[in-house]
Amino acid sequence: MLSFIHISDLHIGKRLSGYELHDDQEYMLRELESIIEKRKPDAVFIAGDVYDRINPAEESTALLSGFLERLQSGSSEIFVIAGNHDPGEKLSYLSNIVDKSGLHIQGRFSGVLEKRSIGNSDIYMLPYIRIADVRRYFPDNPIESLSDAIKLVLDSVSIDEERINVLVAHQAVLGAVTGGSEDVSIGGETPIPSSVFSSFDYVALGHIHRAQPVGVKSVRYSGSMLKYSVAEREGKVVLYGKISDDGSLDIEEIKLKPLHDVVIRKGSFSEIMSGGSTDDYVHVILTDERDIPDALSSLSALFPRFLSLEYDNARTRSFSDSIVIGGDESERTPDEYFAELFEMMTRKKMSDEQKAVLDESIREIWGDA
Ligand SMILES: [Mn+2]
Repeated sequence: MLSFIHISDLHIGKRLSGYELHDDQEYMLRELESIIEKRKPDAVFIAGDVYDRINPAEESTALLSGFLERLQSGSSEIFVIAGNHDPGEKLSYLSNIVDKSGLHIQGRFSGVLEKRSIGNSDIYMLPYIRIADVRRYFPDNPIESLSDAIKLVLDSVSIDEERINVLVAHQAVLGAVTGGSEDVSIGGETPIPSSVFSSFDYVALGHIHRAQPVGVKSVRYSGSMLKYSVAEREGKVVLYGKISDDGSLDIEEIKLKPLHDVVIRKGSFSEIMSGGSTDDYVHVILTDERDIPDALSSLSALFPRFLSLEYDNARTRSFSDSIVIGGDESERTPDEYFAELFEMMTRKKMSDEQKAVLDESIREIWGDA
């Protein structure tokens, strides 16, 4: 038997409309720790995108190392792979040394599908790969698609069917429904079919931010630990699973409660303003037919975590679904318009120096006229 907790897409260091999510992320990592401490799984799978950026800030690396350190002091073995957002090589720094302590980190694909064993289970770790990452190690094999590349990597190991086999990976799998905040490039590398994973009893996936099985029950995304855009409507979960010796899988979704949720408030300006405040991150959809001139400042004052404003009225419906910044755009000069966007994204007013750079750029692009 193998019991496990499966999480992915922590995106430590990510911001939401200019807000630092440090407190929200720290809170959620503590939640995850207490779930893991309570369940005491044999293994914890962290399926990529632990960081949000290739160059994580010091406070992000501190957040992750604190989390891993506390996990590692428990009884579970920890498996971490890099996602497309992670600094693969830096993530594996010293991994050979910490590996002995039960923290297994695979930052970059090195031509070999790494395996670690717990009892009668084999855990394979495949960090995020592109076709080119595989071609360089298998120059003599024709690789036409990402699916070919992954098949080749998986076929390069001899899987013992008598044992429990798990793969931890970070890829886009055909048929998955996106959550709304992931960077799954459209027209880039085509998603791989879940059939390539048929040798495994469980595939712990990262990359797609919405929790779901893909194709079969045993190929799953755990989803991100927080909602990372207003487009994400689904609540977040962590997966707790048990694989019995005959390979049968039992899986449970444990609901996560964030410090602050990401919510949408929709209605007329007066309805929203009289509806009271919330600590949650708020995206507002105003249904007024006329734009409210100072809606942004009123809403920012009402909601301490105001994210963005959109109008849903006859005018916006006749255009598109794009988010409108507010105010009558035709009456604004480009620098006023930009200053408003800047303030909304950064929660700060532009400095004189920044204004000068903007002026210069506008003149350079459009000329003095
Ligand atoms: Mn991600």
